[in-house]
Amino acid sequence: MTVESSSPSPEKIGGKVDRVLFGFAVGLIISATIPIALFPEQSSRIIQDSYTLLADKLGIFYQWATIAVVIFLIWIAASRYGNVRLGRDDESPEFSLFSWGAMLFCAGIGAGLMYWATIEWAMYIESPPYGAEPRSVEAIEWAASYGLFHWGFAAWCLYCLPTLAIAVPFYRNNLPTLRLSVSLHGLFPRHDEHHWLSRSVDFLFMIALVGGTGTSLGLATPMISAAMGRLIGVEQSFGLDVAVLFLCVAVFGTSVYMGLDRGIRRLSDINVICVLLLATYVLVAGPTLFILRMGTDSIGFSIQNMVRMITWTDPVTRSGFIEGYTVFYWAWWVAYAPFFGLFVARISRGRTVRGVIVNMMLLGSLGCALPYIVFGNYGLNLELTEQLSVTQIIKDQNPQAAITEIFLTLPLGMLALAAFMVISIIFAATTYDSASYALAAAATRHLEPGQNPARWHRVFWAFGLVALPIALMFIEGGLKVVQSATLVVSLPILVLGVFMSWSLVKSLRDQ
Ligand code: NM2
Repeated sequence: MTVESSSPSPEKIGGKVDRVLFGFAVGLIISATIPIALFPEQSSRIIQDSYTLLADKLGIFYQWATIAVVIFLIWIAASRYGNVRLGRDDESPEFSLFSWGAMLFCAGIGAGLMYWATIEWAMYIESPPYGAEPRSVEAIEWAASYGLFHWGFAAWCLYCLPTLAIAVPFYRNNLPTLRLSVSLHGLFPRHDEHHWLSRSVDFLFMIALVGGTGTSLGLATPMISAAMGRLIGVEQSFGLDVAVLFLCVAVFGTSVYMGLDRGIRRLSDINVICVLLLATYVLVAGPTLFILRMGTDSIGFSIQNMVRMITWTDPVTRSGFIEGYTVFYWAWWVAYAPFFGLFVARISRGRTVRGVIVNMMLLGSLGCALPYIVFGNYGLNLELTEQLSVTQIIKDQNPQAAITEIFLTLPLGMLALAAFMVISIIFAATTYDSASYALAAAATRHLEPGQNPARWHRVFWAFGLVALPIALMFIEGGLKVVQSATLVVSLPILVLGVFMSWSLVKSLRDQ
């Protein structure tokens, strides 16, 4: 994903590094990773236990927050506030609906989608929700549909709230800077970007972003390295994982250093086309009718069961499904939401509040559904027809090995796997790019419109972001490490969300 499309020309570098914010953020990352490096086993145990505890005790708040945001946004879209235009009342949208949709999709989605779209069904089919019989028709339908819910309507509402909370005051009150603290303007209209409250919000923004991208990169790296290992005939190892990580940072670092900002943006556009091409190939070369049937079925199934899924707390069996998946997903979306909101606010000039809500829900959910339907159901078909036991590979090895094997079963499998790998590398590199830009901008004191943070500062953050994925690959149960990090960092944003909603209503009332 990338936000470069709206970042101004790389030549204009401005602002001074905000030492306090910078120090705090670096200190926090170091203090989180050093104990993991020194005491991997104990850290692994403590982290896994704390994830279980936190998700168990706090999970319900994430579920309530999601329900509340969905209702809140439907109300705003249906009310007269939906007519408020982001900009002057007579302004027309700056970007066409297509470009706007493509840009917001690239900003909000990354390699994580490729990982889960291909494999999420396999996590559910043997331990399905709602007490369904493992591998029964019901279990299969839940397995094929749950991913659409986790990346669907409700999830995009979590992204939409900060977008509007930032965009409404920014455009309607003509604010000079675009920072997360703008989302509280309705409550604190006189506080500027240097106020301690604004700086604290910026700090939360940085930490949430590190945690959110940590999960994406922590999932993408072993996936890319498994594919690469298979293509070049080398066993996957910690060394290969680290090499892949640095390859992704190098792709990004070189582009920033050579001032190829627009190059990486174009790369991300090309990536969307590559995903579409690969999906078309899998659809045509794979069991086309099964994919289309299962896809249609799961869209209907997930729409019909949306209320069931959004309110299911699993009170009786406490199977761990909610804590392991739904709560983790909500936390992941929440952690990314401020970053996404800041970017989409930038590109939404001239749109109405209603237009932003409705189009984001539709385009976002449909865009995420496509890889789920094609890649996911391709893998599901392999399992059901016993051509490849995906679930067994996950048990014997790991999910990334299963993803690799799924693509290798296609005609011209090596080529398909290579395409999948390149797509994932570009997704990871663009995540480094946009996240490090946002981190550097947040830790810079006052950027004039059109100015960029220093290049070394951006490259520095790209290396800062490497810490969490390394921790993931280094210790056992590493996925839980990044999941815990995401859960912890998203908590303050959840609280902030309450104030954002309040501030948004105040800003809308003032119009
Ligand atoms: N979200 C959308 O890796 C990714 O796809 C980044 C993940 C938050 C679940 C976004």
